Amino acid sequence: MTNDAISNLPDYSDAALDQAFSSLESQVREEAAALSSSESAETFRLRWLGRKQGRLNEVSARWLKGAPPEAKKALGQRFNAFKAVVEALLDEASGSEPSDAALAAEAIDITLPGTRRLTGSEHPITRTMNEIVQVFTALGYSVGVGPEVETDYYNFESMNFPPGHPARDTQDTLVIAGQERRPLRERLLLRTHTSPVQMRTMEQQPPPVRIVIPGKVHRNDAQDATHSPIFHQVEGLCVDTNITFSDLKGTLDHAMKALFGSSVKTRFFPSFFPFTEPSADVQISCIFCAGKGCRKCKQSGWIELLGCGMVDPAVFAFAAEKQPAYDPKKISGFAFGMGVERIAMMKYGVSEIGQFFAGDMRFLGQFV
Ligand code: 2NL
Repeated sequence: MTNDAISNLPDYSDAALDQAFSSLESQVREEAAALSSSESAETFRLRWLGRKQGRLNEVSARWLKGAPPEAKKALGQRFNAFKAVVEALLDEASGSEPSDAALAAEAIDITLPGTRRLTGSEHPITRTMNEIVQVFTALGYSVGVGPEVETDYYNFESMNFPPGHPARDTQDTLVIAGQERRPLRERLLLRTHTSPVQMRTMEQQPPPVRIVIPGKVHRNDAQDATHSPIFHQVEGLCVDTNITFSDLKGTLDHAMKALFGSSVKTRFFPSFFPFTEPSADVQISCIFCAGKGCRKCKQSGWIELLGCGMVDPAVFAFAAEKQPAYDPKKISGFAFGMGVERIAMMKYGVSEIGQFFAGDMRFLGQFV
């Protein structure tokens, strides 16, 4: 056994500490491996753990005492870990039973109650969105996804909102900063609806198309009980030869019955969207009073739930730039869009949209 002294640390960097302690550790392990008798184990103990001349004592005096305050924590942790290694090696060498104190530190109190793991469950918005999507996949629709950061072209221009069109103002768009030098159509924004994914789908594949797009959308709306700057939509698109408004009515009537129960009725009101012509708002008979009239439906017996229409030929013309088969003279289609939060609020009787995003377990725990 050599009587080599502990040398000073070059500095207190992590690298220097790693190097110093790993060198000590290989030294102590080597010495422990060479021990043969309980007598030599005692010599080992005195050399490393001895109160006066032990090497650990020397490490403490040389490295810890003069260390700058900010280095003390890291040094102390490494010192304690190293000391535990030395003690374990000594225990092994002397073949001794672990001390009572060591045993007590490891013991577990089996009379304590267990730690309960919370079971996760689907968020009510995810669940509602999946339910809506499933109604349409059962009809043979496929599901599409796309980027939340979109270009002006896909979010607006190709959806028949020309530059400067007043309908753009109704979308309260959140735009990505610093894009002023790009051409308008390439400027990035947070999508205000999931329609861009449908346009991208049409560019990728010729008709027939039957697709639903669930996803997050963004609008610079002031938050109130029913508005949130982030919300979710499910949009749908069906394109084929001879698709008519009757197909639209039949599909959405079926979807509303599947979502809210077979006794629900639907009715269609003329409306306007830049991307559909004609357009309609869909109302369902009030699910709270079965159409008799109550506070929820403002005594009308009907609740407005979604928007829809026949795809505007101008929208098909944009798709036809990449896929000539979207020739509005040869094909037709319908599209629709609904807000997921609005439907979830109705289904679960939630009166504030903010509840879905607050992350309050007292709220979310009710949907397990
Ligand atoms: C609403 C209304 C709607 C569409 C979305 C659409 C998509 C394409 C072409 C034409 Cl690619 N239209 N989507 C159509 C009508 C209504 O959403 O109130 N959403 C919450």
